[in-house]
Amino acid sequence: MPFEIIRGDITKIEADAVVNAANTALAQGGGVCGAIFAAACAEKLTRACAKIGGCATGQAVITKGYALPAKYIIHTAGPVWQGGGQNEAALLYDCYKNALELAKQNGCKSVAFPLISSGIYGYPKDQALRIAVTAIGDFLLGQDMAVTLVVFDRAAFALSEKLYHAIKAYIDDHYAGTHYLPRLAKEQTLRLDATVALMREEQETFSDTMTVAADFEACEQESPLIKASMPAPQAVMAQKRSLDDVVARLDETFSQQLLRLIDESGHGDSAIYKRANIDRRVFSKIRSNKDYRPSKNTALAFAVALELSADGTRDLLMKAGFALSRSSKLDVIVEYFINKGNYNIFEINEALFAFDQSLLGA
Ligand code: AR6
Repeated sequence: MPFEIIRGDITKIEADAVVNAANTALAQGGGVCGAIFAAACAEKLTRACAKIGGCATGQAVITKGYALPAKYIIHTAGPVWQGGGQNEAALLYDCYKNALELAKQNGCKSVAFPLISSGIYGYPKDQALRIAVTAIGDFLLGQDMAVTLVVFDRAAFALSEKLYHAIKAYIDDHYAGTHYLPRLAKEQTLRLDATVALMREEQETFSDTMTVAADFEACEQESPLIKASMPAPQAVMAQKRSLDDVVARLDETFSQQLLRLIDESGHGDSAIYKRANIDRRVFSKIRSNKDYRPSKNTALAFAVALELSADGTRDLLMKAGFALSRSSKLDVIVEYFINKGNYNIFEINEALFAFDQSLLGA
């Protein structure tokens, strides 16, 4: 996965480079900096840093990783939080950008970051996180690299209150709960199959939209569970084209549908797999194997990258054998972003991480 957020201790991460939340003097400090110096060999690292001499706020320098599992340590000095009026946001963005550029210049394929400035330097954690995700996301849209944001403790990770509460409210309104998940999921899958079969039959017999709508209505009355995953009857007419598409393309595999949608989007392959947080090699496999079976998170990631509607997302998921379900918290959160028209996969992953869900991409 090109961009991942994980919990852990950065000194234990095996990456080509780990990033140190340094000070401008490059002296051993507390927090993650103290831990990195101690684990790498404080004496050798202090000598290497003294040789470099210092690092301006927002800039980055590189040393060996010494005893760390990482080959290199990239030191970047974050801004001290002073209320937000001292150019802190731009400087913090520069920390990530310059550290990533330096990693690239040194041939690094994988880099791990702590949440810079969010400890001793006092940057509000939600804002520090937003900047980290934006800066890393911006960089990855133009580069192939595996970047990990390593969050040390639970408290160190916070969505903005407003976003957290908006998503929480959406989950409360739409989430069907987990206590009957297995039964519901199974029934939904069976009913989805039945519904698709019904749609196919309808398509063969009638081209009249009203007939399709009427049958959906009948089908829903008979089986209210379908409501959770299929459009309401009054919405059927408006979605006629989408239903036609589903039926007309029943024989398309996931891979074929994906490649067609990418062509139709007018964006190149690489723009789409990068926006989907999908590794280039995984995409190559999907491209070369028409029967590729993606995980649900991979399929959802492509739906986001292609900016599909909720219905379009359902269609693509169905090709991979999945449904967009109200009984999955992950699905409800993704649906929240789709309904908001926010297709930034990195922001979606930030929210998924905050709600303890697995991330989109591969
Ligand atoms: N792994 C990952 N993250 C960690 C670890 C760890 N082992 N330890 C702490 N964190 P801070 P700053 C998190 O204070 O705010 C030093 O003295 C921590 O929870 O390390 O940029 C330097 O020398 C927090 O979210 O860095 C500077 O003088 C994040 O890392 C100054 O502190 C950053 O916290 C830099 O302050």
